[in-house]
Amino acid sequence: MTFRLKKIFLCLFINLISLHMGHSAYGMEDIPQFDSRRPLQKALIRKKLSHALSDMFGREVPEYKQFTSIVRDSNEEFLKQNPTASIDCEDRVLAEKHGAIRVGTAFEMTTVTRIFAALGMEPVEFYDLTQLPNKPLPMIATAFRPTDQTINVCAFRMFCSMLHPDYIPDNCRLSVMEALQHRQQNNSKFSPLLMELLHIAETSRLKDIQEDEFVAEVVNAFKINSKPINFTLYKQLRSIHDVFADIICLGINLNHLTPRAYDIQDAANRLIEAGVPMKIGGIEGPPIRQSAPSLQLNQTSRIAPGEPIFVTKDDSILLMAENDPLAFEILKTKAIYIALGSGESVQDYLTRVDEELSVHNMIIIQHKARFGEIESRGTALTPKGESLMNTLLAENAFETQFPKTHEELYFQGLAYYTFGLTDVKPTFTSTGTEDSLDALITQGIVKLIPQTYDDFLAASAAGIFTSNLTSGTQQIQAPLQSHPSENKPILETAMKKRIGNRHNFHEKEQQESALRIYPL
Ligand code: OOG
Ligand code: NI
Repeated sequence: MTFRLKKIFLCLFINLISLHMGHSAYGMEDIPQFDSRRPLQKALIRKKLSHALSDMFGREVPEYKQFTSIVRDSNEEFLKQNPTASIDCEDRVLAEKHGAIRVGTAFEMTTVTRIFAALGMEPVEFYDLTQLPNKPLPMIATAFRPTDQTINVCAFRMFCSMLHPDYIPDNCRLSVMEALQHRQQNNSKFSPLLMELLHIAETSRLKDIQEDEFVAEVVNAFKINSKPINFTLYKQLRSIHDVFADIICLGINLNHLTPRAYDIQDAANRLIEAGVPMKIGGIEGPPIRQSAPSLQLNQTSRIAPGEPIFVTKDDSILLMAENDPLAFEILKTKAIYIALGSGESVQDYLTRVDEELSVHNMIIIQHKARFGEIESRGTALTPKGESLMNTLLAENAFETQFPKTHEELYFQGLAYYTFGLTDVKPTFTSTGTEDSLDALITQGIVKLIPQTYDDFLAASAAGIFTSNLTSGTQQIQAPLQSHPSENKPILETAMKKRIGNRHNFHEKEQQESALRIYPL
């Protein structure tokens, strides 16, 4: 396909869907950027959603409860031994979670952006998963999170990736477009009630009872699809890459809900001891150094065990599931289960299922979807800190040469801090510039409070993503005319919103805190 044609397809893909919703595509300027109204109300709805998603995930993914209780044990043990070592207050860390969803279309991206805005969560940082050496994925991503002080009320955040439209394989582009369009018109996960409540949240204010309805509708939108899947398209897509089959055939689902651990190595060891199969290759993120502040983000995950999903090649079953759910429920009980054999290639597995579908009209197969993940969060680095870390990592000198104290990190401008007063009283002997903020820190009158890294890391995300694919899944090829510099604008256009830069939030917090302690 020529480049021009491809661009036309891309625009069609981005615009088509919003046209179908009865409004034309509009520019980013028309949308309020960071909606800062009623931050506390939003934080409280966010907290309700975080609890409701935990309940849903606990019911649907049995291992999730075991997972969170092991992390809780590890955290309690840590707090007993290190009562003052935490970077954030205990209540925040113990309750903190992040989830992840994958969306297939611009319309879905716009809608989740609006939903998260109603919960006081704004997109921060762009993660280009198409641009990673060794593990390119057909996804571009951001994460929605609180960007104000209400992060201490509820720090819930959501990693959200969108299928990059250019990466849809040419040989199935039309069937993919058709499937996505059908999903939007007849099978949207965003119910009419959800859209109505969203509109109220945006234009006026949700009443108490509406808040609960809104939360319930969002939870429903993020549940895994229990409807049957058209195996012909599924097979074609999964033969190319698991991610295509997941996004296009299953649609949006919360694929993990990650608790925060104080000591990720300890939490991971406990999970391994309990027999949970953790991802190969260890913990993602900067190396964890003993007796030094933890930095940015460390994450590891449990390998996706494989989700039972219903597949069929019989159109009447697909229709029945939409029009006569009761009859479909009865049919479901008769479906046989075919598991992926150990060491079996995806291709052989799909062929085996295909053959069985000439005998059985519906089969349950294993699909890689939901998994478990843990993370620990450390001090946020400045651009200078990030670049020094990357240089030292490349030279294999990080562990020895990267500064190991908060004072060094602060004075060298490598990490972000806020400031607080200690019990040490000034002696009033100093004059002029000697009582500058830096001098007060050196004298122990002002203490450094590290700012937490509240975002994600593209390489870690790709590592977690990849570990959950079926082994032997093919590598993604970049489309011939790919323009990586356009990837962020493609996501922003889909969201109808600009993505924030984490450094701006950290710098503002540091400056404001400095002015409170040491007004100019
Ligand atoms: C998201 C994987 C990335 C993280 O925390 O960076 C991730 C996905 O698999 O959809 O979970
Ligand atoms: Ni995650």
